[in-house]
Amino acid sequence: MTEHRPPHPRIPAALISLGLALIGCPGPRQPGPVSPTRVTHTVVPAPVSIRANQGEPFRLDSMTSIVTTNVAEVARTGQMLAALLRPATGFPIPVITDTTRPGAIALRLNTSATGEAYELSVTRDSIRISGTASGIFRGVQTLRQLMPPSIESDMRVNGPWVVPAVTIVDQPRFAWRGSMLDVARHFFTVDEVKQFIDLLALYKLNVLHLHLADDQGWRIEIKSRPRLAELGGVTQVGGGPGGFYTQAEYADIVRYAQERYIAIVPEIDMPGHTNAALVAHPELSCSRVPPALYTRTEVGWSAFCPNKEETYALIDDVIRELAALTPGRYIHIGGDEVEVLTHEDYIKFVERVQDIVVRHGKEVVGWEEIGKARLRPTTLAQLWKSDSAVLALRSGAKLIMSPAPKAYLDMKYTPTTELGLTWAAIIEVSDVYNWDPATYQAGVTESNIVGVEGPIWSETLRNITAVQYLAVPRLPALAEVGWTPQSARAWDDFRVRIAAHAPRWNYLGVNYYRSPQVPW
Ligand code: IFG
Repeated sequence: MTEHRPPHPRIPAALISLGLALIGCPGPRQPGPVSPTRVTHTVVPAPVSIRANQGEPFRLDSMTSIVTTNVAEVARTGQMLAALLRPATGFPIPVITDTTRPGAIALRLNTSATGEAYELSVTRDSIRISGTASGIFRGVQTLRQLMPPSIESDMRVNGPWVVPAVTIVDQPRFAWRGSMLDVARHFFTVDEVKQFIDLLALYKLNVLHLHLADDQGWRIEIKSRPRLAELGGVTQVGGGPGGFYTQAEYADIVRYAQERYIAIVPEIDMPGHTNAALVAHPELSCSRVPPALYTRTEVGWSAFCPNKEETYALIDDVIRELAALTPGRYIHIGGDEVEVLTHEDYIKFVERVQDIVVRHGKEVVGWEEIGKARLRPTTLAQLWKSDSAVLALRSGAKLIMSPAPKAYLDMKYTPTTELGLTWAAIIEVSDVYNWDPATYQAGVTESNIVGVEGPIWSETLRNITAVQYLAVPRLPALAEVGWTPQSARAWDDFRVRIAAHAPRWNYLGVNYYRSPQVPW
């Protein structure tokens, strides 16, 4: 931090600032409270604090380099930043570890920083991003958004490439800030999932929950149970060819997400939503009628038989292999919409599967219905319809807030939106923005909440372009709910900032909804 220096008594402060700026020092900041001039910016999510620095902005040029520490993951973030800056500017932007070069964008670990905290400081002569390794990556997204949208172009664009002279100190409100992509109702290719991960990274989200199995499709190869993907992955809603990820493809998705400090949380929905698995393994069904491939969208009618040992043998195989493929801490076991089991059988099933997940070294996430069972205090319950999440608190479990009327991004924007559903609500952008997770649910306070997540169910979405249409701009809105302090958030401010992102999405090829609520 540069020290506060009172202005010189006899020489006008402006002359001092100019002189200091000429020799490359940020001028003396006005003593006392933060400068009265609010810094107008378009960063989403809004940083905790942003202050104007005295002096000129930073201009990228052919001499600009990126200086990183010799910590491999910080150097990788430096390379990713260079790859972002080179195409549009045409500058070489070398990535080096020499700290003496002028005009440098410096990324450096701050060993006293925690979580995803970072500080970004811009003066005429340098840009400094310091923080934890993940914080530095988040700070790079802020830097990216401080630059003109045309920085996202893959082709040379005229500059000037100016970064305003500001100091930002930032960190997230909640630790879990995510989205869920339902790859079971409709299958999405590895490349489409990577495009979705790019969107999450731009808005500092850090969890991608993949809904890998449901009635219409099983989407992940399990080597000890090859029939699951081979027979369960052949179709999708509407009867299309479906598909599944080989374990190598899943590992590629995990790596791509990890480089962006995004955790993959795989979900095998059970005991309900299991028709595709039962087509592959009819012996796990309680009914004598052999399950058949299903391509419509009713819910609640399928279930693993909870009274057969072979059910838990298969689940053990699945969880063992999935845990080995997933470096993240959590495996999601679903648990939603079970209408064909008794309350007792459901509880017994959830508690037994929770033990299987823990035995394979992972912690459990489940839809809020699992709150009816005895949960480990490290288990997370995902609130979506608010009828049993509070039960989970009895076990000391914490909540992921995904209230359908606010966070279900598969809902229509308006009654005439072609894509999406309406059962929970019609959800415009301001509806996703205007709520406080800490006061949304009676009996639930900030200390019960790990964060927020915006599920995108794909009954009506057959490709990533359709997903983007429902996700943007509502997912950036949810990202701000998860990141920015409640007191620093205001819809009238957000709507102006997000309007400036449309050119960025155009350069990125991201489809979006031009909401009439936003002054594009
Ligand atoms: N509810 C179902 C999903 C999906 C959704 C569509 C949950 C937890 C409705 N379960 O949401 O499978 O069909 O909005």
